[in-house]
Amino acid sequence: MLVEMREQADKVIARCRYLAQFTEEPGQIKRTFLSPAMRECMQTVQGWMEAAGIQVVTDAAGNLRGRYPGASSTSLMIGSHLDTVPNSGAFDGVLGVMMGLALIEALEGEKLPFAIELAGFSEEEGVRYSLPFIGSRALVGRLDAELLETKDGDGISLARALTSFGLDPSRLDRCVLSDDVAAYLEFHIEQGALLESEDKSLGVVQAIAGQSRAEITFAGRARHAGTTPMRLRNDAVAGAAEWISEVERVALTTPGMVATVGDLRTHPGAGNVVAGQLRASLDVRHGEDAVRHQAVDHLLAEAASIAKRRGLATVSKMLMDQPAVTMDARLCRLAQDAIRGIGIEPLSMVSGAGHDAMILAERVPSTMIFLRSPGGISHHPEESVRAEDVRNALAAGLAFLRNFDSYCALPILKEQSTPHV
Ligand code: HGY
Ligand code: MN
Ligand code: MN
Repeated sequence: MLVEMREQADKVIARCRYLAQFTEEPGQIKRTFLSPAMRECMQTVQGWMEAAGIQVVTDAAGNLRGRYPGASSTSLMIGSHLDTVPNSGAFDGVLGVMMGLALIEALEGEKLPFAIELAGFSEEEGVRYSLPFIGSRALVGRLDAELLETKDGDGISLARALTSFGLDPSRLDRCVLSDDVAAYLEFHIEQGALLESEDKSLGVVQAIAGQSRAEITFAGRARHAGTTPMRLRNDAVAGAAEWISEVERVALTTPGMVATVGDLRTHPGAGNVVAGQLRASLDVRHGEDAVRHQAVDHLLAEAASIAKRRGLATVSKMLMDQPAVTMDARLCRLAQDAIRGIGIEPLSMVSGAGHDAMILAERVPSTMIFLRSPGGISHHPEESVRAEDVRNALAAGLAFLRNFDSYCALPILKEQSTPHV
């Protein structure tokens, strides 16, 4: 069995690295929502899934949805996302899908008392529409008409992007999870250094921090950089720079908070022109929603007040307010017991990164198993995973599957799987 897991683990890693070739930008991994690279990636994953006896469809939100039949209609969903940030590593998201596939392959056709649904989500990172979790939102019925009108950087609405990809937005309601899905399990690299610093292979996520995303536009006057005296400028970049320092100060002085301005776009964007406009992203995260909301309100007010003092205008747009989410305690215990069953003590963790599990948790009991991230590196080409940790995660995953039927036969889990209204 150990040898088998070694082979399976090596295959999981090789597959993640293989999928890295599907990119929109040569020389880096970048795979955004509904891009040609995404289609190629999905076709490859679909081929592997079908070879493992999984029936696969692409749903109306572009998610790859596979079903490995069981003896009953009750199912366990395993999944993660197939899209990436720009200049990504090979494991963020993809690893979770490959783990689910490897677990199904390890069953070698055996029928479990329940089915396994394997999901490769089309969008989690929020790169194309500045709006994360598009794929998993569809499964909880949160991809509504308003979101469908959101435009990408080229002015293409989400609805049009779906149609151009060959999907039918009017069928989005069919993406919603059926009541037969009893639970959701996601494997993911930790993307931080906690497991490594504690010398642990695996962790079980108890909660995921909430996040706010916004876009703030500073508007001034574009002028000649050589002829416009400093005192006569309304420089959008200078105003934004002052505000960004405040973003950093707030996060540094609020325990447990992280805040990031990761994307700046200037207009007209030339070295010899005082910028007339700057669009800035804002990402604020904290375990307590009230603390996060207070910080965001302050930062938006501060942007307006800095702008006013400098003769600029600001427009703020809230893009997302995703509450912090706790994972299902009983399902977390099942994951912990499975890990302990293979002789490893898991770490209990809170995830600072967002994951599809925080969306799925609205509708089904959900849990996550984290694998150690070497050097804590993620959202970077040097992101990696140790084969030993993948082996452990696969062995724990099989133990989880073995215990899941008796677990979900308990009436309380059935109650919890009733959809929220
Ligand atoms: O941004 C995040 O937290 C995640 O990597 N999607
Ligand atoms: Mn990510
Ligand atoms: Mn991810």
